[in-house]
Amino acid sequence: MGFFSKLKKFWHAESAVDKAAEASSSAPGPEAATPQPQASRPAASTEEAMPRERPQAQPAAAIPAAAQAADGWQKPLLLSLRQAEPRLSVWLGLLLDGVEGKGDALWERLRFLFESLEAPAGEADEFIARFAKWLDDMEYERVAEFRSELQYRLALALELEDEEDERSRLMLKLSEGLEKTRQSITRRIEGILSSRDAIDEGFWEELEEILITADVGYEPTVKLVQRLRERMRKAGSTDPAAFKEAMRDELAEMFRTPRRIQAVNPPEVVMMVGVNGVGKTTTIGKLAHRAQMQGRKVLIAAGDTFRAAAIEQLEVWAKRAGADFFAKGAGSDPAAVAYEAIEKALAGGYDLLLLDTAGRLHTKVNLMEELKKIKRVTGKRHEGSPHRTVLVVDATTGQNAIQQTKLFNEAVELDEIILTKLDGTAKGGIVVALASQFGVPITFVGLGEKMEDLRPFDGKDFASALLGV
Ligand SMILES: Nc1nc2c(ncn2[C@@H]2O[C@H](COP(=O)(O)OP(=O)(O)O)[C@@H](O)[C@H]2O)c(=O)[nH]1
Ligand SMILES: [Mg+2]
Repeated sequence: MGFFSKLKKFWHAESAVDKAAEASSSAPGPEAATPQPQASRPAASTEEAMPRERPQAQPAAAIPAAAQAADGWQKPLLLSLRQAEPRLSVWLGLLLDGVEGKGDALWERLRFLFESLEAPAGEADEFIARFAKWLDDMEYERVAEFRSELQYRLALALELEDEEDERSRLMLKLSEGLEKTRQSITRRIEGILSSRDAIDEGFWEELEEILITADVGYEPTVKLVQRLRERMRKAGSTDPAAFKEAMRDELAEMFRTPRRIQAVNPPEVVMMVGVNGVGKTTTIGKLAHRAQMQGRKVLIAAGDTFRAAAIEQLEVWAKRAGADFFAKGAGSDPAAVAYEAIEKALAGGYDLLLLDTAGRLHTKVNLMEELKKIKRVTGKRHEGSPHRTVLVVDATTGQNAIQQTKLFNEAVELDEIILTKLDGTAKGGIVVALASQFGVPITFVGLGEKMEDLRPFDGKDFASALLGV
């Protein structure tokens, strides 16, 4: 939707504006509020209070239209929003105050929010309609059941995902998800740190062993330890207390694989590859959901034609995400599905086409040939496509993930890796191995089975969450 700047303005409105608004509404008290006559709106004082800032500003820009006509809950709500800490979660708390579950009260509040932000009515209606449908599908009734999802959707729609509040929510989720990996890496490192006064030769040997057994892998471990020794030596430090921070910085450094950015002629075609069971279908659903929330028109194509159940499962996810769906019968040629899906995407003005593919590994050679063919055929129908080839790997498989990445990378040249099921595995060390061995960036991580459980991967955040510093 792209009205983030407006949102900021709304949050950080001059305090004079708030005072004016308060003055005009405080007399009768929020409960007994009577309709304010036009003239007593804070409009005039708003303009006076900020003549230098925005002489042209209409009152509507500072006092949203929705509130001007308000004589019920709207004005008090607006005031409390203004005075609140500028965080989406705080804000959502106020918005949902007194709302018990789905229904008209909730839609009204959301509509008020979008109106206050001067979002186009169509976008607001679409957001609400999609959310209402999702609540029906999921059979969620009460705020406690859907609050987190609503916040995620708002963060995407309002382009607030990078804001501090969402970032700290993600950190928390990441920290929780990495708990077992933390046990297998960080706790053990803390153990060997606490048993010595200074970092010595024995420490480095034990560190190597910890990392190798925690699925970081032999080569990445040697590389990481070498760099850590160098970093500590340069800093002239043997202080155990300084070690975790050095390791955090070194890990973040290792994760800095530049993303490949290329100009995309829409529709952007993303081909998802990976062996069965890693979470490909789920991830496609989650990616579609994100893109839809960001205002993109999404088509999902069922290129895993091997089993009818795979097609049906993908269709369920497409529905859940509110994306359109393209499939041919089970057993049809996946390359033909891709080709026709692109035609549909071109004709229908789609922004993004997510293409699922098969992942049966026991016929390895055939699978790789099939994927190569899909790539060739899509490129013929739509210049530059697939624009991204994304491998989905399952973190719980440990070193297997490395083998899979090697295999797929050789066959279809990967642009990105998405690592699923990081939640609840002790094998999170695999992230380090993947990042350091292939030069292919990890772009998202899966932290659970829900829609909101796919998040952009940030190496620095990951390192911080893992090491707790
Ligand atoms: N805990 C967890 N489970 C996941 C994640 N991603 C996918 N799954 C589960 O993994 C299973 C296989 O997923 P699916 O998408 O069907 O895999 P596909 O065969 O690669 O298409 C399903 O039960 C998903 O719910 C994740 O990030 N965390
Ligand atoms: Mg699948």
